[in-house]
Parts: sequence; structure tokens; C-alpha cells
Amino acid sequence: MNPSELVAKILEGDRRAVARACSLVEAGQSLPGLDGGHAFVVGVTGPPGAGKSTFTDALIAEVRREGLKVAVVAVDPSSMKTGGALLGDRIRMQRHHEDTGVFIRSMATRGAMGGLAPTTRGLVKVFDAAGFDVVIVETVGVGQDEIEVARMAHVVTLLLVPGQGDEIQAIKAGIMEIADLFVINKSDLAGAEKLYREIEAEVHGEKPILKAVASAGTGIAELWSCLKGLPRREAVVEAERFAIDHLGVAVQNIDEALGFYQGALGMGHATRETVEGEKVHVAMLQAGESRIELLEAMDETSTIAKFIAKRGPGIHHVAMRVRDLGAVVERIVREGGRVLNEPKIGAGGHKYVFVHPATTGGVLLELIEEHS
Ligand SMILES: Nc1nc2c(ncn2[C@@H]2O[C@H](COP(=O)(O)OP(=O)(O)O)[C@@H](O)[C@H]2O)c(=O)[nH]1
Ligand SMILES: [Mg+2]
Repeated sequence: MNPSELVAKILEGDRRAVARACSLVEAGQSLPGLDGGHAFVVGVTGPPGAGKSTFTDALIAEVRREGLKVAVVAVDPSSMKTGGALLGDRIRMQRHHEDTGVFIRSMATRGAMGGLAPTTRGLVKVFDAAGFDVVIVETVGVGQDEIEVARMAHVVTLLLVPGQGDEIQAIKAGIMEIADLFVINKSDLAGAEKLYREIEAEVHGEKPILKAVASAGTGIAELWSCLKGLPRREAVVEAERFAIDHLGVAVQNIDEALGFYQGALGMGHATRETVEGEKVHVAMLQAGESRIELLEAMDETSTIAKFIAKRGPGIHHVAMRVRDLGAVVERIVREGGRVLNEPKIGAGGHKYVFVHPATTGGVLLELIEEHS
């Protein structure tokens, strides 16, 4: 099956294609063309042993009661891969094994730092494209990756357990801040009230704190209903979106060109600027959501002068806005494309990269990272 056939199968929700795609993503491949942005992504984090897998299992049951399809990405510490965690999670969620509305993927961390987030994001994208309504991301509960992984969810649930001593003190501040909902799990154990007051002292009524006994399924319905009602953060996993930012036009003389664009054509205000580094004078004209960028060489050493000498005045480049410049560039390079520079910061603080015309079909392509 070639990648586009695979993507088509994923979009149909084919389980074997989904499983195959998960393996590819875990091997570091990206799958362009996955449509997405529909799934509700729920992050579940908290220290090891807090009951994240048990809670996830109970949440799956609750979500299924509503008839929604749910997928899980569970990240496990690799140190326990041979024995505990991975097997434990599987057994814990096994009762959903036969349910075709449920897909569970356990992923080992392999101890690698910084590699977790892209893979997790890739898996979420696959499940999203395959039509799962809810995607639960269960994090491993340790390390720096934790915060980044949690951040790719619309809402982040932090599980804490009573009777652990200075529980709140031990939790990294970063996680406390990104949590949208606090769950006091194992509230069948002593100390649940005390923990409640400790959390409340941190969040001052700004975030919900709920109690649960995940192992008994207690409090899960309330939790799910609370989760659905929470404001959702910007979806980090949304499908890439492309938009023409501007068309760069190399002209002999900006004032003369403006005579046409502003005068005869009647376009509005032009923002004038001189970019010494590139040896160009620039005039930007707004055209709906996009812009026309007129470029005039300052002297004959300018790339614009060379361009005009070689090709004559005309379209010099097309600039496209993308959300995740790093991911897009990585894909281009992997597919054998020729990128002209490392992502760098240009005018207006925008990060950009140029792609060689030989790669794009004849036009210089500028990719600009969209400001979020
Ligand atoms: N008493 C009690 N035990 C629980 C509860 N939820 C989970 N556990 C137990 O806590 C242990 C760790 O659970 P697990 O879900 O693997 O935690 P994780 O490491 O955060 O994924 C297991 O033995 C669970 O059975 C709860 O609400 N009450
Ligand atoms: Mg677990």
C-alpha cells in the first residue's frame, strides 16, 4: 500500500490501516494529507500510579455510552516495558478490546527526551483523521516531555492522589499551570479533603476540582460532563492549513508600479520599507486576506536585480502561510525537496524558509509561519 492509499484507508476508518499508520508514525514517518481537526483531544496526566490508565479505562466506557468513538494514546516508561506498565495498561483497558469503537495504542518512551511530542501528535492526527470523536492522551507522568505532550490536548486533566504527603509541592509548577481540571483520584483513600484544600489554595476557584474513584467508576460521568464543558485551548493537532500570504513581484521601479496598482487599479494604502540585508525596496499592498509585495532592487548586486536581468520583471515568489513550519520543512526535505535556508526570522518577526523553484514547479516559494 503506498502512502496515499494508506491515507485514503485511514480516512475511511479502516482499523488495519490505522494500526499500520501508527507504526509508521512511531518510526518517525509523517503522513501528509490527513484531514483533521474534528476530534476532542483530552490529556490525562499525573504522577505514575495516580490511576491514569484506570481513569482512562473508565472514561472510555463513559464516552462509549454516548455512542462516541474513542482512541487512546498511552505513553509508557520504557523501563517498565518488559514487565509492568505496558502490560498493565493493556489488561486495564482490555475489556474494550472487542469494541470496534475503541482503539488503544501504547507507546514506549524509550527514554528519549524531546521525541515524544511529535510522535504523540502524529498518532493523534491519525486517530482524528480516522474519525474518532474523542482522543485521550495518557502521559507517562514524568519528565519534561510531559508538559509538551499534555499541551497537545484541548483540555488537560491532572490526576492527584490523597495521602501522598506534600503532593502539591512535588508537582512541577508547569503542570499545575497547564491543567484545566483537577481530579482527586482514589478519593476512597484517606486525605481527599486535605488534598482538595491544597489544590484549592493554588487555583483559587478558577479551575474545577473533582473527586473520583476510577477503579470503581465513581465520579466519571460528572467528570466527562465537566470536561466537555471546559473552554478548549487552541488545538495543536489541527490539520495544516495553507493560505497565500503574498505574491512577490519584481519591478523596475516601485513608484511607477504603484502608479498602476494604486492609481489605475485603485488599491489602497501601500506600506513602504527598505530591507538593507536583501538590498530591496518593498511596497506591500493589501489584497483581501493576501497581499501584493512589490520589490525593487537597491543596486545591481541585489537578488532582485539579478532576477530581473535573467528573467525580466514579474512574479518573483509566492509566499504561503503555514502553521507548523518545522513540520512542513521536514516533510519537504524528506521527500527530496530543496530548501534554501534554515528557518529564520525575517521582517515583522515572522519565521520563514525559501524553497527552490526546481522543487516547486518553477516558482520560488516562501513559507511563513503563521503567528498563533
Ligand atoms: N483505591 C484506589 N485504587 C485505584 C484507583 N484508581 C486506580 N487505582 C489503582 O492504582 C494503581 C495504579 O493505577 P494505574 O491506572 O496503572 O496508574 P497510572 O500509572 O497513573 O496509569 C492500580 O493498582 C489501580 O488499580 C482508585 O480510585 N482507588
Ligand atoms: Mg498508566
